[in-house]
Amino acid sequence: MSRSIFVGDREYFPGVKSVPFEGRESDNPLAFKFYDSDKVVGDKTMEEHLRFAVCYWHTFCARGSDPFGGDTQVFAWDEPEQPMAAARAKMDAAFEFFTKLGVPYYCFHDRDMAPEGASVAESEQNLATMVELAAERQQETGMKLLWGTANVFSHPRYMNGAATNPELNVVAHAGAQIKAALDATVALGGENYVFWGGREGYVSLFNSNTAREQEHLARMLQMARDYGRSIGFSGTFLVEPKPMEPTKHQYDFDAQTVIGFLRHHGLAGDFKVNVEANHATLAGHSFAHELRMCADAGLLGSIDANRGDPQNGWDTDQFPTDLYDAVGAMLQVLEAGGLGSGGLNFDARTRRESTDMEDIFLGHIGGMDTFARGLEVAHALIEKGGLNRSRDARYDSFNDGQGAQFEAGELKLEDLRDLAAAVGEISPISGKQEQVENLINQYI
Ligand code: XLS
Ligand code: NI
Ligand code: NI
Repeated sequence: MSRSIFVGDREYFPGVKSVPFEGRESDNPLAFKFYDSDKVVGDKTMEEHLRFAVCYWHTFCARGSDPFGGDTQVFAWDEPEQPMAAARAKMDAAFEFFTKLGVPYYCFHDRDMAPEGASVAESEQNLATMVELAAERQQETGMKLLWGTANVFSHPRYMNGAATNPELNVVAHAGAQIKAALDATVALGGENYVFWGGREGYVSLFNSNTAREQEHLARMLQMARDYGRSIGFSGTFLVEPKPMEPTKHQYDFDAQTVIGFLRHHGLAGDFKVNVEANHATLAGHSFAHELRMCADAGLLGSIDANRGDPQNGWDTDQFPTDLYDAVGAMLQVLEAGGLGSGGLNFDARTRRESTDMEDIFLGHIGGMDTFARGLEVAHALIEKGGLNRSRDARYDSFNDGQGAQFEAGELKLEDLRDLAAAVGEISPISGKQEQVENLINQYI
């Protein structure tokens, strides 16, 4: 892959030239300790397994603000006063960052990349102009687009939802944005297109027709699928579950809710699920649980890699640093046969108190190292540790005889009764949970 040091006229991160792999003994904070892109793990390189992406929104558009205070982070690309000039500067900074970090992919919302105009047509034009520049930058740097999406939740018009808004005119605005974002994704060779529900949920049951709203959501996804396919989008559509925030209850609550919804509406052939770690924990699940539910359904699409804070009940979108969690996640990914057209997108931002430019690199380096180690440990657990073999052995009684007949639907309830009567009381077989937990720590 060809890499350029920086693009455009100005260097935004002069303190970092590139991020080398230096290994575990290195004391250079701006080097990878575990992520060695060309290192082969099993049948693929780390780069091919992990398919890392940087997100445009947190990394270049969030400036440290929280509900209690304004921006703390000052970025040179925000200096131009004219919005399109600032968008160009931001794009130069973004491609400089991507290439110096050494990730193959990035992700964006329409409004991250191009400012909203005074009319639908002007917004479309702004985005098309920035997409042309992004296409050039991709050409120069070898960067690829993992996914595009539309921000149909920030503008005040979407306060009551986008596709699920009770007013047709707002639904129409959402449709216009999704159409333009699909055009942009196709123009940039995007491998996936994401729908995160934003305000698609309800705040009060007393004023919401939830049945109608959910039908409208399905209708929008069907229209987007049909339009995307008509303009040559051959990638995967993804829905990203989240249980709450910004609405009280979001329709795409968790993976199993989304899987049921996609199947019910005939969308499962074109759509898969984008699992975000922090959304999993907000739903009361673990990250690995959500990945497993998708893998079981054949609908594991992609990952938003981040984490929440165990003491804070909201979507803190921190960089993932928990190795145990990364091992649990990579076990699911490896068992599912990999991420396919998906990837590991860092939907994460540096903390409000992290105000040095290099902190953005440090966050990503930590996340990449965490998943690189998670990959190696998970691979070793499966190959050498026999983790899945001991799990599968628990189900041996279903491999032949009446167990196989049970799975094939060839037994009746009366047959189970007769079997129980014939075998008499049984002595339960140990689940060996402590043994497998010890095995995981042994490989970490
Ligand atoms: C917000 C979501 C968002 C999506 C893209 O909670 O995670 O960042 O990934 O719209
Ligand atoms: Ni996300
Ligand atoms: Ni999130």
